[in-house]
Amino acid sequence: MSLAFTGNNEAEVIALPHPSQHELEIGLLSDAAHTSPKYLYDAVGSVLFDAICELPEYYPTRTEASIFTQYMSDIAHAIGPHSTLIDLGAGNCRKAARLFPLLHPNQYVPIDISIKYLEDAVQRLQQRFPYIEMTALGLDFSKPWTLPDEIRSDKRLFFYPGSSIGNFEPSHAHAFLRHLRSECDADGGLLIGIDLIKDHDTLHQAYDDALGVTAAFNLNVLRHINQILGSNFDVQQWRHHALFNTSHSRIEMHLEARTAQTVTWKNMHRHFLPGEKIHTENSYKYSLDKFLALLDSAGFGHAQYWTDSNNWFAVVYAKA
Ligand code: AVI
Repeated sequence: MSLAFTGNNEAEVIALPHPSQHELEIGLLSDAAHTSPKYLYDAVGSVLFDAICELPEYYPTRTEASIFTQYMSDIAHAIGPHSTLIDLGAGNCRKAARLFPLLHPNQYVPIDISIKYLEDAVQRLQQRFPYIEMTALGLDFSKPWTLPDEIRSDKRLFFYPGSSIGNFEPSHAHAFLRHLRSECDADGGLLIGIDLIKDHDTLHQAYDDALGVTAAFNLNVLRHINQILGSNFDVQQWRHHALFNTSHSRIEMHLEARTAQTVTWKNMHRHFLPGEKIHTENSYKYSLDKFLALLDSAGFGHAQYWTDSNNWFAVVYAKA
């Protein structure tokens, strides 16, 4: 980890180590080729994800925002005073910034794998809120992680909006929540957004929008991989494919080869047949009961939740 202190009225930025080429190679060379969803988020992918959040088909962002608008004072009351707000997968930091006037944190710690994108966002935010100490961290949640010592240990509130927990396999989600619990002190807690199970058409359209923004977001993985590995994926030879897998209660995103092709990098190569897929993301959808049970088994105590009128999305506050 390298550390850069950027001076007066600027946020501190602690950057991420370089991505592991080996992990990518193992996934690409597997019989059922796959990549971790973290490769969706380079600078271009982060911008495309922001565009997805504005799409009419992508209901999670606006539904979660509507819950916060309707219940903000109840949520703030349930949470009580917290001094450190730790924003997991912060992206453009907009969701957390909306909480500042109600939660009054002394310290804000946005964390994201896309550190360059985060750095620009947090520097702008620091100008708007000069009285909040800000430290941006580049972290990869798929690897073991812990917060640096300088992040105050009292009254930590972890904020994990947008149902990003759905991008973990359930066993990893459990381990991740357990880890968050262990990073909380007795007064700590977790405020988290959960995408709930709903009709399959709504789910499918949210991940295969008419404008093709989600398709571009998914295909951008190939550009990102080319940058990391020096490989020669030709983006035009691939198409986006999204489906709801009922037995696993998850949306799956894949990239499907349009033609037979051999992709090469360093001294390696991978041949793909027409129609062969690379599995790029899972997005698990939970029932509220199942998610509350997961929180409980991860060691969180009392949980309170708020939902929208369709029961499409839930915001949950779980005390440590
Ligand atoms: C970040 N994450 C919660 C999004 C999701 O809905 O799983 C990522 C995404 N993938 C396609 N569209 C949005």
